[in-house]
Amino acid sequence: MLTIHHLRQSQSERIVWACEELGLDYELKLYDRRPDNRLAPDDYKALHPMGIAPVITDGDLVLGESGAILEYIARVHGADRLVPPVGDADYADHLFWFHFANGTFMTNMMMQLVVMLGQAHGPFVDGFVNDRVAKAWALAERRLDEARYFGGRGLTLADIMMGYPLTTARAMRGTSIEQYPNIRAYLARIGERPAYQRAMAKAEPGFTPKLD
Ligand SMILES: N[C@@H](CCC(=O)N[C@@H](CS)C(=O)NCC(=O)O)C(=O)O
Repeated sequence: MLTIHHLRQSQSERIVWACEELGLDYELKLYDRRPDNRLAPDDYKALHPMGIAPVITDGDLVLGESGAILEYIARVHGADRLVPPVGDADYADHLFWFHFANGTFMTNMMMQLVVMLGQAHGPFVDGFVNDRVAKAWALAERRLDEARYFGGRGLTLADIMMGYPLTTARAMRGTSIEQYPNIRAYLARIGERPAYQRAMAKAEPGFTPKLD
């Protein structure tokens, strides 16, 4: 049974909307935000290692991240409805807006909120952001313990998306990966790929890729 775990007033409302558009049967579980800090309650945090909404469960599957969930539901349960096919005149626009919503629009709105709230509640906001980033690193480390690549058995576009935060974006912050052996081994493998070497030589001449 597909179950949507909806944190009230959060991005998980998208999943409920998509299921309604698709006419799917689903179970809806509602969770109230904590009254003290407006974050997700402990039983929501326990659903997924990131502890953020949305989360769905479907049999043994526990899936987070709005975009991943929407695509999963549309393709697995929705017979590809709500997704223009490759070759459709709207395909590229669909891709742009689908990824822009969270990749850029929400990210920048979130940064704006963090700056606003940071002025009034500095330590709380620092803790909130640092906790999310630490959980993301831990999740990546755990993923590379169970699979050779982020997408599974072979390199996919998921690895190409994850590559930048793990390498060049990290170089700008000087974040150490000393405590993440799986990420270190993974980046060593990525660094041996001729295509990655060619890409970095062409894209970043004179820059040593941040692989350790
Ligand atoms: N990019 C993530 C963002 C998830 C996210 O930030 N969710 C917020 C609600 S809109 C949340 O769970 N906040 C409560 C908390 O951090 O405890 C997604 O789309 O799934």
